[in-house]
Amino acid sequence: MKPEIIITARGHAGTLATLQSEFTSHLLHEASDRDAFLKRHAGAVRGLATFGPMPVDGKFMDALPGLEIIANFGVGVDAINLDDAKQRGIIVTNTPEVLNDCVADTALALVLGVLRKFAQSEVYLRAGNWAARGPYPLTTSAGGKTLGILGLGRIGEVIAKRAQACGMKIRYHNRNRKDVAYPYDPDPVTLAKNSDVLIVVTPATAETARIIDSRVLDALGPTGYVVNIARGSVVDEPVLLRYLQEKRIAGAGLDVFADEPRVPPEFFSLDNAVLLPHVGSATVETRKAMGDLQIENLRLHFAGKPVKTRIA
Ligand code: 8YV
Repeated sequence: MKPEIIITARGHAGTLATLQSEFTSHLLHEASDRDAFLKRHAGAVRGLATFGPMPVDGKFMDALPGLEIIANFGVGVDAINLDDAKQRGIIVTNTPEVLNDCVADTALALVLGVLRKFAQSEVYLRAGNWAARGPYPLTTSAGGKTLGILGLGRIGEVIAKRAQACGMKIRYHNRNRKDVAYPYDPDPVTLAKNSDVLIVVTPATAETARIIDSRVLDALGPTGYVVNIARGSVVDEPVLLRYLQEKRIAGAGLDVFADEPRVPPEFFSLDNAVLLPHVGSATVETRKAMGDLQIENLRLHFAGKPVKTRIA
Protein backbone atom coordinates (compact mmCIF):
# COMPACT_ATOMS: atom_id res chain seq x y z
CA MET A 1 0.00 0.00 0.00
CA LYS A 2 1.30 3.42 -0.96
CA PRO A 3 1.51 6.00 1.83
CA GLU A 4 -1.14 8.72 1.58
CA ILE A 5 -0.15 12.36 1.28
CA ILE A 6 -1.78 15.71 0.64
CA ILE A 7 -0.30 18.06 -1.97
CA THR A 8 -1.11 21.63 -0.98
CA ALA A 9 -0.82 23.55 -4.23
CA ARG A 10 -0.19 23.30 -7.96
CA GLY A 11 3.60 23.20 -7.78
CA HIS A 12 6.39 22.10 -10.10
CA ALA A 13 4.81 19.78 -12.68
CA GLY A 14 7.49 17.06 -12.77
CA THR A 15 7.54 16.86 -8.99
CA LEU A 16 3.76 16.61 -8.79
CA ALA A 17 3.79 13.78 -11.35
CA THR A 18 6.35 11.77 -9.36
CA LEU A 19 4.58 12.42 -6.06
CA GLN A 20 1.32 11.24 -7.57
CA SER A 21 2.88 8.07 -8.94
CA GLU A 22 4.72 7.13 -5.74
CA PHE A 23 2.15 8.11 -3.13
CA THR A 24 -1.62 8.08 -2.94
CA SER A 25 -1.94 11.83 -3.37
CA HIS A 26 -4.88 14.08 -2.55
CA LEU A 27 -4.85 17.54 -4.11
CA LEU A 28 -5.90 20.23 -1.67
CA HIS A 29 -5.88 22.93 -4.34
CA GLU A 30 -8.55 21.05 -6.27
CA ALA A 31 -10.88 20.66 -3.30
CA SER A 32 -13.99 22.81 -3.43
CA ASP A 33 -14.67 22.41 0.31
CA ARG A 34 -11.38 22.48 2.22
CA ASP A 35 -12.80 21.37 5.59
CA ALA A 36 -14.71 18.46 4.06
CA PHE A 37 -11.56 17.49 2.11
CA LEU A 38 -9.43 17.45 5.27
CA LYS A 39 -12.11 15.48 7.16
CA ARG A 40 -12.35 12.93 4.36
CA HIS A 41 -8.60 12.24 4.38
CA ALA A 42 -7.86 12.83 8.08
CA GLY A 43 -7.62 9.15 8.98
CA ALA A 44 -5.19 8.06 6.28
CA VAL A 45 -2.88 10.96 5.47
CA ARG A 46 0.67 10.65 6.82
CA GLY A 47 2.47 13.28 4.80
CA LEU A 48 2.11 16.78 3.40
CA ALA A 49 3.95 17.99 0.31
CA THR A 50 3.86 21.77 0.60
CA PHE A 51 4.31 24.26 -2.21
CA GLY A 52 4.09 28.02 -1.95
CA PRO A 53 2.89 30.41 0.72
CA MET A 54 -0.25 28.65 2.04
CA PRO A 55 0.05 28.75 5.85
CA VAL A 56 0.40 25.39 7.61
CA ASP A 57 -0.32 25.99 11.30
CA GLY A 58 -1.31 23.93 14.32
CA LYS A 59 -4.99 24.04 13.38
CA PHE A 60 -4.21 22.58 9.97
CA MET A 61 -1.96 19.93 11.54
CA ASP A 62 -4.66 19.00 14.06
CA ALA A 63 -7.07 18.38 11.20
CA LEU A 64 -4.72 15.56 10.13
CA PRO A 65 -4.05 13.50 13.28
CA GLY A 66 -1.96 10.92 11.41
CA LEU A 67 0.41 13.53 10.00
CA GLU A 68 4.06 12.53 10.42
CA ILE A 69 5.98 14.68 7.95
CA ILE A 70 5.71 18.00 6.12
CA ALA A 71 8.05 18.05 3.12
CA ASN A 72 8.40 21.55 1.69
CA PHE A 73 9.42 22.41 -1.86
CA GLY A 74 11.76 25.33 -1.18
CA VAL A 75 14.34 26.30 1.37
CA GLY A 76 12.18 28.94 3.08
CA VAL A 77 9.69 27.41 5.50
CA ASP A 78 8.09 30.61 6.77
CA ALA A 79 4.63 29.33 5.77
CA ILE A 80 4.98 26.38 8.16
CA ASN A 81 4.64 26.94 11.90
CA LEU A 82 7.74 25.10 13.10
CA ASP A 83 6.85 25.37 16.80
CA ASP A 84 3.44 23.82 16.16
CA ALA A 85 5.08 21.01 14.17
CA LYS A 86 7.65 20.41 16.93
CA GLN A 87 4.97 20.26 19.62
CA ARG A 88 3.17 17.60 17.62
CA GLY A 89 6.33 15.62 16.79
CA ILE A 90 5.89 16.27 13.07
CA ILE A 91 9.05 16.22 10.95
CA VAL A 92 9.58 19.24 8.66
CA THR A 93 11.96 19.11 5.71
CA ASN A 94 13.04 21.71 3.13
CA THR A 95 15.28 21.84 0.06
CA PRO A 96 18.53 23.63 0.95
CA GLU A 97 21.82 23.77 -0.99
CA VAL A 98 20.46 22.63 -4.38
CA LEU A 99 19.20 26.15 -5.14
CA ASN A 100 22.18 28.15 -3.85
CA ASP A 101 23.74 28.81 -7.25
CA CYS A 102 20.55 29.85 -9.01
CA VAL A 103 19.40 32.10 -6.18
CA ALA A 104 22.87 33.66 -6.02
CA ASP A 105 22.78 34.22 -9.80
CA THR A 106 19.46 36.02 -9.37
CA ALA A 107 20.90 38.07 -6.51
CA LEU A 108 23.85 39.17 -8.62
CA ALA A 109 21.58 39.92 -11.57
CA LEU A 110 19.55 42.22 -9.31
CA VAL A 111 22.64 43.89 -7.86
CA LEU A 112 24.09 44.54 -11.32
CA GLY A 113 20.67 45.28 -12.77
CA VAL A 114 19.80 47.95 -10.25
CA LEU A 115 23.24 49.62 -10.41
CA ARG A 116 23.64 49.45 -14.17
CA LYS A 117 19.95 49.77 -15.16
CA PHE A 118 20.30 47.14 -17.90
CA ALA A 119 16.56 46.44 -18.02
CA GLN A 120 15.71 50.14 -18.24
CA SER A 121 18.33 50.72 -20.93
CA GLU A 122 16.92 47.85 -22.97
CA VAL A 123 13.47 49.40 -22.76
CA TYR A 124 15.11 52.64 -23.97
CA LEU A 125 16.58 50.86 -26.99
CA ARG A 126 13.36 49.01 -27.85
CA ALA A 127 11.46 52.31 -27.74
CA GLY A 128 13.75 53.62 -30.48
CA ASN A 129 15.35 56.16 -28.17
CA TRP A 130 18.98 55.27 -28.88
CA ALA A 131 18.90 56.64 -32.43
CA ALA A 132 16.40 59.39 -31.61
CA ARG A 133 17.86 60.72 -28.36
CA GLY A 134 21.40 59.38 -28.14
CA PRO A 135 23.18 57.16 -25.64
CA TYR A 136 21.48 55.97 -22.47
CA PRO A 137 22.53 58.05 -19.43
CA LEU A 138 25.56 56.82 -17.49
CA THR A 139 24.93 54.53 -14.52
CA THR A 140 27.15 53.47 -11.61
CA SER A 141 29.77 50.68 -11.28
CA ALA A 142 29.59 47.60 -9.09
CA GLY A 143 33.39 47.30 -8.75
CA GLY A 144 34.71 49.02 -5.64
CA LYS A 145 31.29 49.21 -3.98
CA THR A 146 30.46 47.48 -0.71
CA LEU A 147 27.80 44.80 -0.61
CA GLY A 148 26.28 44.37 2.84
CA ILE A 149 24.80 40.91 3.27
CA LEU A 150 22.02 40.66 5.82
CA GLY A 151 21.97 36.92 6.49
CA LEU A 152 25.29 35.34 5.58
CA GLY A 153 24.08 31.75 5.40
CA ARG A 154 24.49 29.13 2.69
CA ILE A 155 23.07 31.35 -0.05
CA GLY A 156 24.69 34.51 1.31
CA GLU A 157 28.15 32.94 1.09
CA VAL A 158 27.63 32.00 -2.55
CA ILE A 159 26.43 35.54 -3.30
CA ALA A 160 29.55 36.93 -1.58
CA LYS A 161 31.84 34.93 -3.89
CA ARG A 162 30.04 36.15 -7.00
CA ALA A 163 30.05 39.75 -5.83
CA GLN A 164 33.78 39.58 -5.05
CA ALA A 165 34.38 38.34 -8.60
CA CYS A 166 32.77 41.64 -9.71
CA GLY A 167 35.21 43.59 -7.54
CA MET A 168 32.77 44.29 -4.71
CA LYS A 169 33.75 44.39 -1.04
CA ILE A 170 31.70 42.31 1.40
CA ARG A 171 30.44 42.93 4.93
CA TYR A 172 27.63 41.22 6.78
CA HIS A 173 25.32 41.04 9.73
CA ASN A 174 23.93 37.83 11.26
CA ARG A 175 22.44 37.27 14.68
CA ASN A 176 25.68 35.51 15.53
CA ARG A 177 29.09 36.45 14.18
CA LYS A 178 30.58 33.80 11.89
CA ASP A 179 34.10 32.53 11.48
CA VAL A 180 34.66 34.32 8.16
CA ALA A 181 37.07 36.99 6.94
CA TYR A 182 34.32 39.50 6.04
CA PRO A 183 33.85 42.48 8.38
CA TYR A 184 30.89 42.07 10.76
CA ASP A 185 28.40 44.77 11.67
CA PRO A 186 26.46 44.41 14.92
CA ASP A 187 23.03 45.34 13.54
CA PRO A 188 21.21 45.98 10.23
CA VAL A 189 21.37 49.80 10.58
CA THR A 190 25.17 49.77 10.96
CA LEU A 191 25.45 47.34 8.06
CA ALA A 192 23.33 49.66 5.91
CA LYS A 193 25.43 52.66 6.95
CA ASN A 194 28.61 50.84 5.89
CA SER A 195 27.22 49.47 2.60
CA ASP A 196 26.47 50.82 -0.87
CA VAL A 197 24.18 47.90 -1.64
CA LEU A 198 22.33 46.06 1.10
CA ILE A 199 21.16 42.57 0.13
CA VAL A 200 18.58 40.77 2.23
CA VAL A 201 19.04 37.00 2.41
CA THR A 202 17.71 36.36 5.89
CA PRO A 203 14.97 33.77 6.55
CA ALA A 204 11.53 35.25 7.23
CA THR A 205 10.74 34.81 10.93
CA ALA A 206 8.91 36.80 13.58
CA GLU A 207 12.22 38.52 14.44
CA THR A 208 13.04 39.51 10.87
CA ALA A 209 9.55 40.78 9.94
CA ARG A 210 9.93 44.29 8.41
CA ILE A 211 13.56 44.39 9.53
CA ILE A 212 14.22 46.66 6.55
CA ASP A 213 12.44 49.74 7.82
CA SER A 214 12.90 53.50 7.61
CA ARG A 215 15.88 53.43 9.97
CA VAL A 216 17.74 50.98 7.76
CA LEU A 217 16.79 52.85 4.59
CA ASP A 218 17.86 56.18 6.12
CA ALA A 219 21.21 54.58 7.01
CA LEU A 220 21.57 53.44 3.38
CA GLY A 221 20.80 56.97 2.21
CA PRO A 222 20.20 58.54 -1.22
CA THR A 223 23.17 56.78 -2.84
CA GLY A 224 22.35 53.36 -1.38
CA TYR A 225 20.55 50.41 -2.94
CA VAL A 226 18.56 47.55 -1.44
CA VAL A 227 18.14 44.11 -2.99
CA ASN A 228 15.68 41.57 -1.59
CA ILE A 229 15.76 37.92 -2.57
CA ALA A 230 14.48 36.62 0.80
CA ARG A 231 10.79 37.26 1.46
CA GLY A 232 8.63 40.32 1.05
CA SER A 233 7.76 40.21 4.73
CA VAL A 234 11.29 41.18 5.80
CA VAL A 235 10.82 44.61 4.21
CA ASP A 236 8.36 47.32 5.21
CA GLU A 237 7.03 47.46 1.65
CA PRO A 238 4.97 50.69 1.81
CA VAL A 239 7.96 52.48 3.38
CA LEU A 240 10.32 51.11 0.73
CA LEU A 241 7.93 52.26 -2.00
CA ARG A 242 7.84 55.76 -0.54
CA TYR A 243 11.64 55.92 -0.22
CA LEU A 244 11.98 54.89 -3.88
CA GLN A 245 9.37 57.41 -5.03
CA GLU A 246 11.01 60.21 -3.03
CA LYS A 247 14.51 59.07 -4.10
CA ARG A 248 15.54 58.78 -0.46
CA ILE A 249 17.44 55.68 -1.56
CA ALA A 250 18.99 55.25 -5.01
CA GLY A 251 17.21 52.07 -6.04
CA ALA A 252 15.94 48.59 -5.28
CA GLY A 253 16.13 45.16 -6.86
CA LEU A 254 13.27 42.96 -5.73
CA ASP A 255 12.55 39.30 -6.43
CA VAL A 256 10.02 38.97 -3.61
CA PHE A 257 6.99 40.90 -2.43
CA ALA A 258 4.75 41.01 0.61
CA ASP A 259 1.60 39.64 -1.04
CA GLU A 260 2.73 37.57 -4.02
CA PRO A 261 1.75 37.41 -6.79
CA ARG A 262 0.14 40.79 -6.19
CA VAL A 263 2.64 43.65 -6.49
CA PRO A 264 1.46 47.17 -5.62
CA PRO A 265 1.10 48.82 -9.07
CA GLU A 266 2.89 51.95 -7.82
CA PHE A 267 6.13 49.95 -8.18
CA PHE A 268 5.58 49.54 -11.94
CA SER A 269 6.30 53.16 -12.79
CA LEU A 270 9.53 53.42 -10.79
CA ASP A 271 12.64 53.92 -12.90
CA ASN A 272 14.90 53.14 -9.92
CA ALA A 273 13.57 49.62 -9.26
CA VAL A 274 14.21 46.29 -10.93
CA LEU A 275 11.34 43.88 -10.29
CA LEU A 276 11.29 40.11 -10.79
CA PRO A 277 8.36 37.72 -10.21
CA HIS A 278 10.07 35.51 -7.54
CA VAL A 279 12.31 33.67 -10.01
CA GLY A 280 15.27 33.13 -7.64
CA SER A 281 15.35 29.35 -8.04
CA ALA A 282 13.23 29.15 -11.19
CA THR A 283 15.28 27.08 -13.62
CA VAL A 284 14.43 23.66 -15.02
CA GLU A 285 17.49 22.10 -13.38
CA THR A 286 17.11 23.65 -9.95
CA ARG A 287 13.38 23.14 -9.65
CA LYS A 288 13.92 19.46 -10.55
CA ALA A 289 16.64 19.16 -7.91
CA MET A 290 14.37 20.79 -5.32
CA GLY A 291 11.54 18.39 -6.18
CA ASP A 292 13.86 15.39 -6.10
CA LEU A 293 15.00 16.35 -2.60
CA GLN A 294 11.43 16.91 -1.40
CA ILE A 295 10.41 13.49 -2.75
CA GLU A 296 13.53 11.81 -1.36
CA ASN A 297 12.68 13.07 2.13
CA LEU A 298 9.18 11.57 1.88
CA ARG A 299 10.53 8.28 0.49
CA LEU A 300 13.12 7.96 3.25
CA HIS A 301 10.60 8.76 5.96
CA PHE A 302 8.04 6.26 4.73
CA ALA A 303 10.82 3.64 4.46
CA GLY A 304 11.49 4.18 8.17
CA LYS A 305 14.81 5.94 7.55
CA PRO A 306 16.05 9.37 8.65
CA VAL A 307 15.18 12.15 6.20
CA LYS A 308 17.94 14.03 4.38
CA THR A 309 17.20 17.66 5.19
CA ARG A 310 15.25 17.98 8.42
CA ILE A 311 14.85 21.48 9.78
CA ALA A 312 16.54 21.74 13.16
C1 8YV B 1 10.75 29.05 -4.62
C2 8YV B 1 11.88 29.94 -2.55
O1 8YV B 1 10.31 30.08 -5.44
O2 8YV B 1 13.13 28.10 -1.82
C3 8YV B 1 12.46 29.06 -1.51
O3 8YV B 1 12.27 29.36 -0.33
O4 8YV B 1 11.40 30.97 -2.27
C4 8YV B 1 11.96 29.57 -3.96
O5 8YV B 1 13.03 28.75 -4.23
C5 8YV B 1 9.56 28.59 -3.90
O6 8YV B 1 9.85 27.75 -2.86
C6 8YV B 1 8.62 27.88 -4.87
O7 8YV B 1 7.50 27.44 -4.25
